[in-house]
Amino acid sequence: MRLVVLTGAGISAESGVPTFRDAGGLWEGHRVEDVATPEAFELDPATVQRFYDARRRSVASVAPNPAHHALARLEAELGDELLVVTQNIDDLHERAGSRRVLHMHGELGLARCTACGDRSPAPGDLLDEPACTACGERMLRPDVVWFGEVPYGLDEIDAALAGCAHFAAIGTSGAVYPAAGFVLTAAALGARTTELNLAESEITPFFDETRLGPASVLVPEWVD
Ligand code: BJW
Repeated sequence: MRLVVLTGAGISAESGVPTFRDAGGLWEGHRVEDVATPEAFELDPATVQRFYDARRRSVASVAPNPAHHALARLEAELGDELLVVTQNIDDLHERAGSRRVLHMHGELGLARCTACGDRSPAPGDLLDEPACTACGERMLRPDVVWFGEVPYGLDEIDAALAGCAHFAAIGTSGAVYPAAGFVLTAAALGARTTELNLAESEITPFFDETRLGPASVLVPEWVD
């Protein structure tokens, strides 16, 4: 594997998807812990479902930006020598044309059954109480990874990091693990590391190189 690219909320910011921790970010009115934990869902599933239903509708109305398109061009060139690992639950990488995308924190477009775990396309709003097609259970949850849950694809990510020559992180604050630790894993195993971010992050000191600026400008410059 030549290149592993980790993306965070910053890559979708210029598409109009709010980030989590920047000023004006998603969690200003809502603390992340209020809506992104299994405990919050258990206590008040309707609020959590409403929150994700609103985000699903809002993401459907925005478009990929030049940063997503640049990564899709890179995949066209590198094929399976590139893996994009995204923490984002939007589908903007796919809508830009990327196919090798691993959604480690899940996807807004999928629902998961709270009884049998079956994953299926989210049938519009989860608050409308659709039933699980596999077992009939009426309580579906967004197929996203909350604090305290194990992210998706960690074995595949570990294998990719172990074999990659270059690791890059785009638009992530480095505040959430295990993703924040990928740079250290990759570096320890010999990869060159690059960070592209609007501002310095919690993990900036760990990268060989950091370029600061908006992703829509930096990523096409870096790729082309
Ligand atoms: C731009 C830009 C522009 C803006 N251009 N850039 C200590 C050590 C290790 C772990 C822990 C620990 N203490 C607690 C933990 C566990 C916990 C954790 O990390 N907590 C932290 C608060 C410390 N982690 C977990 O619980 C994870 N699971 C886990 O650890 O399982 C155990 C396990 C692991 C491994 C093996 C076996 C067992 C799960 C974490 C789940 C995170 N879930 C969320 C919600 C997902 C659903 C949803 O979207 O609602 O994921 S929280 C939220 O944060 C979301 C994001 O993916 C994630 C990261 O945020 P991101 O993308 O970095 O966004 P921001 O807003 O923080 O930053 C934006 C960045 O963009 C900034 O840097 C800007 O500068 C930049 N930017 N505009 C370029 N135009």
